Amino acid sequence: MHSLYAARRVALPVLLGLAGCADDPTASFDGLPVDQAGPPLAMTSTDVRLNRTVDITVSGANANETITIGLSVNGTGAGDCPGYLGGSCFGILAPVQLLTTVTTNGAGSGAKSVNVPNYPSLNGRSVCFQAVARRPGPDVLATPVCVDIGYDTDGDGIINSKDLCPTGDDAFDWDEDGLADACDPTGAPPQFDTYAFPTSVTQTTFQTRNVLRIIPPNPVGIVWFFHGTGGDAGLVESPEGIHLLNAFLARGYGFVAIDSQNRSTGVFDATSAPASNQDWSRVNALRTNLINQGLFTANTPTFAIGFSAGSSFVSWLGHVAPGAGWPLEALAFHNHAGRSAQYGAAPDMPIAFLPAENDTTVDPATVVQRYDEHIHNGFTGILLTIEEERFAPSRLAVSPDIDPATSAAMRQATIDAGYYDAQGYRLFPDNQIDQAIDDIAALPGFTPFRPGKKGLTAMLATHVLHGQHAEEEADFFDLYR
Ligand SMILES: [Ca+2]
Ligand SMILES: [Ca+2]
Ligand SMILES: [Ca+2]
Repeated sequence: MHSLYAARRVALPVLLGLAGCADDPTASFDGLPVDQAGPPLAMTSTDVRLNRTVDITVSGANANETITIGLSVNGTGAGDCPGYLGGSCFGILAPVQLLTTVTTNGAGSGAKSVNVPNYPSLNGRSVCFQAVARRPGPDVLATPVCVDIGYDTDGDGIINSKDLCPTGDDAFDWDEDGLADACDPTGAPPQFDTYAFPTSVTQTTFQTRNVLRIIPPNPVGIVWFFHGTGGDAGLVESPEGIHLLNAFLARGYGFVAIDSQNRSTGVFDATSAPASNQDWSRVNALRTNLINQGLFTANTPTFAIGFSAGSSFVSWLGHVAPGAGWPLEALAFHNHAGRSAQYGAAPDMPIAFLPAENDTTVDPATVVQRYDEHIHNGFTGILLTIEEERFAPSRLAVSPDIDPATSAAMRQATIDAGYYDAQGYRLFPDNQIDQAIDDIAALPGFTPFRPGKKGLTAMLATHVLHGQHAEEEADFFDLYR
């Protein structure tokens, strides 16, 4: 890296004189046609940030060409026409000094970030640059570029004199009102805290299957959770599941989650009649067992939430359980249309349908269609679409394994890799969401990747249990207890 400080002591003519030596590789271009057919040589420069960098780009050069960047602190105008320019003249005023050189790629473009020392006397001044392409015959010079010199205290690339928010990165402007988050008390991104799993949970087994439950004294209702294909009762321990659970616990509900009978597929049986359905037998017996323990009564209002294939069983349950004495009041289908092979259409009871807008496993349009049919048939329901969220800096901190600073660093890794912009909008198309989740999880800076991937998946509204509508879901159940 060349430094501006060093450059001020090295006169450009010295460099250009050296470049004209016999062993200069550019000498071999002598006699070749001059390439002037492409776009004109051009350059850009950021402002010069003292004690940081200045970033230069060049374009319109030949492939793999070394471009010299000259500088002047005396502005632009009709400059010197030294002999080494082969008849060309500078457009910046003498003395012209060397900043750096930039080597172009195969497309004739190049970029360089040049370290700039702390040079207080340059603060507030300006400087002009001009790119020079050494060519046989007259050298080719780009139009000069003049920029300002100053300090960039917050390191966001904007010098203090132009920085709208000198105490924070101006690229981070969550509400997009032009004022960076650090200077915008009303426009900061939402803050996410860990969704902590209640310590009062009881983990037990019933007829060899795992059960997780919390049942407060005199519960206002009992919510049964049924996992999807390949899942288990631990579904409720994911951050999103905890978020959902806590909404019910805060209102005085208890919950029960149990593993499915089939542990190889992890699918609850929604295809068999009650007499031969082992999931139903166990779940019904568990309920009786819990009533006999005095944890709730036979009249405690009961609800059921299914995720994905678990919703098929919840739908099945809605057809069967009321006839077996369950006061089953309302259901919720997450990421599923809520039909069972045994009974088909959803039962005649209040149902919350929760499609996720980017779900490629269960088409959200199908879920909406089932909701419409439910309403059309005269039944009660609510549609709570899970919507994609912007990537807030602390979004992944909902996991107990990720603190807010780590979440912000993981988010930055997705920005640096081009998956998200600083406002938290994704930069990949809809049809690449599932692939992008895998790719992001593999980024070196996206660590710890496993809980990070879960949070990312929830944020992108794909096929995963979501707590996004936890309060509305609890509000809905409250109507029927
Ligand atoms: Ca700044
Ligand atoms: Ca700033
Ligand atoms: Ca703002």
